[in-house]
Amino acid sequence: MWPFRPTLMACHATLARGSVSRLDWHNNQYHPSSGHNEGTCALSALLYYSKQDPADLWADELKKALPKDIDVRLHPDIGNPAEIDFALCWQPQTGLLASLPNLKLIFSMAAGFDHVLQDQERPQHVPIVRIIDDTLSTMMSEFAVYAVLGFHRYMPAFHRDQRELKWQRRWPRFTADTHVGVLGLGAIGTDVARKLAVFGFKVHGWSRTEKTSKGITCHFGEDGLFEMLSQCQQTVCVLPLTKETSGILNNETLNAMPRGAYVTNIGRGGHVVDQDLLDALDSGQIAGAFLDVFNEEPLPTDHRYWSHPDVVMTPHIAGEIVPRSCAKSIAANIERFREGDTVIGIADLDRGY
Ligand code: NDP
Ligand code: OXD
Repeated sequence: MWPFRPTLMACHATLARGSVSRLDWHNNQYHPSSGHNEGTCALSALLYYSKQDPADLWADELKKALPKDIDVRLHPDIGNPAEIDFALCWQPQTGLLASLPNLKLIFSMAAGFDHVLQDQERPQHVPIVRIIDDTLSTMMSEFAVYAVLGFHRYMPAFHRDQRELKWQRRWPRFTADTHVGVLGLGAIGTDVARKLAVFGFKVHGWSRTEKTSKGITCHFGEDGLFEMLSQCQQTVCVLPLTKETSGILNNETLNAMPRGAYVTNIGRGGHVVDQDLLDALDSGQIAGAFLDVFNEEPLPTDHRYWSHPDVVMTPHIAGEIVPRSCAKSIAANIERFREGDTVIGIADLDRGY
């Protein structure tokens, strides 16, 4: 059984720290009691660190969006580490964030922040801010709709037939009879669910806390999960990776779905127990899987997913953090922080997302 431990944890935590004296967590928002830190330097800078994103593009957009007194530094050209107030990073190298004595906010270059937590030396007192961005939600929804419609209309099977020179018709399914479940009804999952509903699917959504959403059948908690999965011919995972959601797509949940169901995972690779999914695909319990994220990325070339006839794969591109759009929301958050206003998208470390 996947370790389901729903915690209706209040989103409040108080952390004692040097540079920011009070943290008030609520709805992913952070209200600084003071935007100033001790030992403020004359210069303020934002450090950019990512091994996989277009640094030059980010530098251009950040320079346009940020207040003019903030210098943009591209790793490894850090300059004076004491001048770095803000870090924007994807998979920061261990120890980098700890080497910045005046760091005030860590911006995750992602909707998730699991990649920042992997740095065991990360300064624990510095809040992490995740990306909440309409462009990102739109891209994720486009991807989910493409995957669901593709399976619904047998597209992966038709593509295979074409390669094998097979002229083979398949009997259509009725959209209005097709139930699609969305795991995660947050900033992205809600958009995914609403856009799927536009096509006429019977859309369900699952969250940790109870919700209502027009046109979506909402479920929550462990009972809600199995209640939803058992009805859905397709399931899309858009969850954050937490202790509770790790391995959620496993033998038990996959077997709770109707035989011949389809699964799309655009959350994190850690949501899937790979061997359980492969077994379910081999047995026909699951008819197809569309996977954008993997337990190991890049996926090793000897992994069975690469050659499995019922797996469609993409290299973690369902949603991109587009500099043109996201630089503006990062700049707006920095302005809020400096004004002592609410920072949007603060990671709740107790809750795990
Ligand atoms: P949010 O934090 O806005 O939403 C998370 C949702 O998951 C909420 O509805 C929350 O429930 C639900 N949830 C969390 N834990 C549980 C649990 N134990 N049981 C049931 N439901 C749970 O996140 P976003 O929508 O912004 O992003 C979701 C994830 O999508 C990211 O964390 C990331 O992993 C992934 N992602 C992947 C990308 C890609 O390219 N493949 C790109 C962008 C994001 P509740 O509403 O009750 O709090
Ligand atoms: C994200 C991602 O979480 O890109 O934003 O995966």
